[in-house]
Amino acid sequence: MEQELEKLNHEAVEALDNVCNHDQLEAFRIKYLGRNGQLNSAMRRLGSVGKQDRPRLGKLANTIKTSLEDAFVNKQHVILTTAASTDSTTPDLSMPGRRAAYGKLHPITQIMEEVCSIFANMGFSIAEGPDIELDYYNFEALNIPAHHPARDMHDTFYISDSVLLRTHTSPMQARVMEAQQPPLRLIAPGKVYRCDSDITHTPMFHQVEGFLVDTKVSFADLKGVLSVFTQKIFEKDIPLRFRPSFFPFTEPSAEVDIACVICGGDGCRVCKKTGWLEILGAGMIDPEVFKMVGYDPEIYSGFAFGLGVERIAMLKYGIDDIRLYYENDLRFLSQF
Ligand code: 2NM
Repeated sequence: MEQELEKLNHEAVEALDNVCNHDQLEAFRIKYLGRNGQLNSAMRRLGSVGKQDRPRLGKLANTIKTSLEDAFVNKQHVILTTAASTDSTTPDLSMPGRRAAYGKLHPITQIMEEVCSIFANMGFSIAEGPDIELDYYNFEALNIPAHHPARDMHDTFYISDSVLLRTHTSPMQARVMEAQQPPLRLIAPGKVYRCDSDITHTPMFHQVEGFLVDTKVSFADLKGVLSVFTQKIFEKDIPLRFRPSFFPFTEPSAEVDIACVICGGDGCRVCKKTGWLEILGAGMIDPEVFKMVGYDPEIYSGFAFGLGVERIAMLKYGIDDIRLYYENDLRFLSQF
C-alpha cells in the first residue's frame, strides 16, 4: 500500500508537470484529486489495511494529498497568468491593455493657433468672418474697384456677380472698421480661396491678416510687431528684410523676408540662392481704405499685414509640397 501511494504521488506530480492549459488542468483534477479520483479511492482502500499500519499510511496519504493540492493551486495560478497563448478560452490577465487611439490637431490648425496666440499676447483681439463674402468687402472696401488690375492677382471663385469665396481675410477687417471706432488692434484668421493649384498653391488655404489703427501709428510700429512675431514663431532671432511692394489697400507696402531658415542666408535651393524667404505682406493702411470705412485719415493711421499659414508651416517644418497637408495621409499628419 505504501508503494502504491508513493507511485500514485510520483505519477500525479509528473502529470501535473505536463499540464499546460486549463482543460488539461481540469482533467488532472478529476483524475487525481476529484471525489472519485485516484487519491480518494486509494484512501478508501486504507480501510482494509492492518490496524497497526493504518495511522502511518493515513498520515502519508494526507501528506501526499495536501502537497498535490498545493501544487495544483500553484499550477492553476501559472496557467491563469500566462495562459492566453496556449488556451484561447482563458483571458490573459497579464497582457497590456489596448491603448485608446487619440486624435491630434491638424498641423495647419496647430500653426494657426500658435500665430493667433502670439498676436493675442501683443494685445490683438481675434475676429472671424464668413467664407462666403460680398464682392464689396472682399474688394471695393479695400480699395480694389471693379476692373482694377489687382483683381487679376486673386483668381477669384465667384458665386454670383456680387458674391464670392473670400480671397483673403481682410474683408473681415473692413467689416470691423466699418462697425467700430479706433483704437483697434485685431487679427482675422481663416480659410481663403483662390482658383490655383500646384506644389505651392491649393485652392483653399489659411491666412491670418492683422491690423492696428490708432493715432500716430508708424512703420516702426509695424516692424516692431512683425519682428516679435517672427522671433516667436521660428523660436530664434531671425534677420528681417522689408522689400518695397504694392498692395491696393496699403501705402507704402512691403513684402517681408526672413533670412533663409535652411541655409541661414548663404543661399540654397529653398531660397533660390537669394538667402531670403518671403513670409508675409504688409504696409501702412491706405487713406482710401480709411475713407471707405468712414475714418478720418488726417487723424488716424495704421498698419496691416497678411500671412499664409501653410507657407509658414512649410518653412517651419521644411516641407516642400503644400499638397501633403491636404492628402490626409496619417503617416504624414501624425508626425506633428
Ligand atoms: C496683406 C498685405 C498688406 C491687409 C490690409 C488690411 C486692411 F483691411 F486693414 F486694409 N488687412 N490686411 C494687408 C496688407 C494684407 O496681405 C498680403
